[in-house]
Amino acid sequence: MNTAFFRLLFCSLFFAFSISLQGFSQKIKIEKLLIENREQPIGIDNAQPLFTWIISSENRDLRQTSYELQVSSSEKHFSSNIIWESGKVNTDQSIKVPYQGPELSSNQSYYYRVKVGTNKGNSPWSGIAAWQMGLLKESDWKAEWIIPGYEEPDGLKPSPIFRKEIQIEKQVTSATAFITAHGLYEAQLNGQRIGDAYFTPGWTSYNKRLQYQAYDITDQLKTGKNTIGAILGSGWYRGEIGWGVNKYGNGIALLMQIEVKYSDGSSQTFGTDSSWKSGTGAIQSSSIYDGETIDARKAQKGWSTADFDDQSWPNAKTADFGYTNLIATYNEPIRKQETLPAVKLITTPKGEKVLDFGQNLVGFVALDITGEKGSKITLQHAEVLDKEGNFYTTNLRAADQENTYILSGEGQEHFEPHFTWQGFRFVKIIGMEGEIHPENFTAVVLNSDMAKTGTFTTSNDNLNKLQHNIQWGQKGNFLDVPTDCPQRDERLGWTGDAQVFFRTAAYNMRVDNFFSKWMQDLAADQRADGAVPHVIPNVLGEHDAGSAGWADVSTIIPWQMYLLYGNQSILEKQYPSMKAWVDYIQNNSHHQLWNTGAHFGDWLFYRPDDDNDGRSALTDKHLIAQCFFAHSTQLLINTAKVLGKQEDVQNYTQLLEQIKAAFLQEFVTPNGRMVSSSQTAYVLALQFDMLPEDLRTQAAQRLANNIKSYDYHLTTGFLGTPYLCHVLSRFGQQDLAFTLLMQPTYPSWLYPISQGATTIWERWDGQKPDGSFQTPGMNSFNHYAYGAIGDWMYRNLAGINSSETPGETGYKSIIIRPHWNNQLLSDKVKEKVQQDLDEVNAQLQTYYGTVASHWKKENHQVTLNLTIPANTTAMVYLPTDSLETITEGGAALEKVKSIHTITQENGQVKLEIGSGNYTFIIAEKQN
Ligand code: RAM
Repeated sequence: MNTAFFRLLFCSLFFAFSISLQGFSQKIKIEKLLIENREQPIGIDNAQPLFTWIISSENRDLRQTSYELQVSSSEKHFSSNIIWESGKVNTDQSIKVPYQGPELSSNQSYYYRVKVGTNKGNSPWSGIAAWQMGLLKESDWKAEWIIPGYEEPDGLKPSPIFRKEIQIEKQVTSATAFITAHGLYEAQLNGQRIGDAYFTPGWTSYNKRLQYQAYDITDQLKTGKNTIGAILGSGWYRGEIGWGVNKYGNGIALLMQIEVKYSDGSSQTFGTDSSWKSGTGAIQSSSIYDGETIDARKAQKGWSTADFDDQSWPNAKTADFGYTNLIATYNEPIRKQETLPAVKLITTPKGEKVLDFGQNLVGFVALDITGEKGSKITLQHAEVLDKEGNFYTTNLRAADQENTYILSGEGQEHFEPHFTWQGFRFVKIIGMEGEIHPENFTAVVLNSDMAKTGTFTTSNDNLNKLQHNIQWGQKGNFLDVPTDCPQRDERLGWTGDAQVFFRTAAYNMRVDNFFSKWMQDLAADQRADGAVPHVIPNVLGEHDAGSAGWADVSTIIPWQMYLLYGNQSILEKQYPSMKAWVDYIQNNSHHQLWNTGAHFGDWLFYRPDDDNDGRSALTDKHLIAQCFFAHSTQLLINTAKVLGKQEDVQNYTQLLEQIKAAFLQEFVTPNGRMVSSSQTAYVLALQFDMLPEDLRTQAAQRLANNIKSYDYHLTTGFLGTPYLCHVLSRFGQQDLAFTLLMQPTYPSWLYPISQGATTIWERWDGQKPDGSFQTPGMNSFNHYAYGAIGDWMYRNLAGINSSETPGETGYKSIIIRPHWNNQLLSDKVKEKVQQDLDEVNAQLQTYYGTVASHWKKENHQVTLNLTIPANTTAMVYLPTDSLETITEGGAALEKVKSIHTITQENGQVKLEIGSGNYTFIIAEKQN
């Protein structure tokens, strides 16, 4: 055989191989199915649940052209039990597609699958996914509310336990437990915990909205005798919260209903009633702020097993609390996320024994121990050590944050609290005799179990630490509601904090359901006159409402949810609340000038101690209020446009003009100077377009000069901080924004890092360079608000943005706008920073799939790797004017088919591209 033959053979083999490779790699699949933004949820009460599917394909430039959905009542016999088929729907919509079939039934499971047509061919049917409906009608509730049958003591109360034995005679095909409580519950079945959620039923505006949870207990039930029951804790319902107790009522109660379906087609319901028994056990007291005491000597061993003798337990009493406020659980439950070992054991100068977990975290410490009966171990929790290295708890104010365990003396014992959590890095151990073994103490991290959607890393260690601190601040404060802090006697759903951090939060985790739920509590707690409370759920007074920048959460978050998640239903749901808030402001304004009410202002702005020449960055509170009046009105107009409410669009557009005119008249001199010359004043005026076009450039210049006058430092508080760098970037001061970010000295984002911070602090100088603390009355070391810079980092350094055009939001159209020209650090800062940024790598899981942007500067060129998910397109802005030096995958741009347009404008190259993975190389121009 000659070489020509071999060459031919080799070529044809290679060709065949590459065809089959291509055939394989070009497959179009449905990678993930979500319903109500969750995978296979149970206990849904939306009559028209929303379907989302993620398409995967290695094809570039893939767009969905049609879909087909099928819903069946059977998984096994899917095709013969179809209850609804969408038919072929010609559309590119692949997220939040509503179910439109016949009415769905309570407690019924449904199964569905999807296939799509695309411009590159069709996908096969997806796998089958399931969901289960909740109890949809009041009359579905057969169980009765029960309360303890014994007299509860005054003061500290042991946790009630309720139990009941039930008999299962037939073969079970499915069993679901629906459970809720006044207070917190932990349910058990046959000696095992039901589910792995913590602090259920979660925190809502209980009197109007009380969630129940649904659990699949099919595998836990057995034929014969079964024991079900639950332990209760006071929790938010009647425990101390928001500086008082019994905010919702002084009794706690349980409601539990088990629905069992048998293989013969019959079904049976078991529910709480007066035949249930009630008693108490090991949990002697529990409080969110103060902690829990567990006396293992008093444990009712085996209380949820059939062998337990409950003769001496009184029957529970029933209570008539009704079912009208019951709702299904929409957000992800709190779950254990990870565990951390103690990194060292310290003996402080005062002689205290303290464990350091190396990370300020939220959860609790689990203890494994053997010891004598009656030995009492107390664990106290603190975020920081003081200047001398002693355990510091003054900043916790009245919260004890301590768990006490009393040993039964029966061999190896394991302790962890049930109805409380602590915010801590350090744990002081009291009462432990003999040597302390750090390995017996494990920190357990708890938070709402949302998908982690974002990662952000760079070549700069300090920025990576900042991102780490932002994410840990989010973990620690996203426990069913977004709280200000997780440790002191507060832990409330402060609205201002939530709105400033929202966008950053949405990069790091999928907070769609978490905030949808919370926004409905906001609407429930909004006053009749439209005022929005300072905290949600509102456990403060009726008068604690209506502060600018706090109450505006009511317009800001729904709109941002629409931008980031394509969530239009939240706009529909929240519209009356949004409108009521804007109307409230208008009703409290004079000639459209909002100059009434009490406001927090630019909370915790820069204030030097010895302020003789007026360096404090004070901003007039009504100037701020007027800016938010305009902003909320603008967002209401945007929303009215999306929802097609033309009359509102017209009316509020007129109102907005008047608001801005009133602003100019009251707060801006004819030459464009503002009555407050702070950074926050200029930032808000520019961010919310309060100034006419011709005054904007000079306002941005004043802002820049102000920053320079503080030697390249920020001076903003809660309200100015989130927009500061965005405004600088928008007005061509990208490098100044970057300088602020890299600034290592106070006030700055990186200063706390130089002090060893592992979370975001409430104050820019929570701990001073000499180790002393800010005033203990308000000095949390885990407060996410200033972490709002995360949004700027993802959007401007990595450059990942969604289009804000209606119809293209939620990353349907992506905007990639990275920045790597950061060489203009002021010399002073440069000396301290000593490091430019060479690499940024970020990823975001969207409802369409992964968006990724990774750039690296090396050898006079920048490599930019992008991932754009199927069924989306992207506009890419490259910060370079040298179009001719750019290649993609080694080819000139115009040769790349999936690059649809190439334009050059304002010193940038702009590319419109289809889905797929790209590698751009941008070489520096040789001068
Ligand atoms: C503090 C809270 C919160 C802030 C309010 C005004 O007590 O911690 O961060 O929003 O005050």
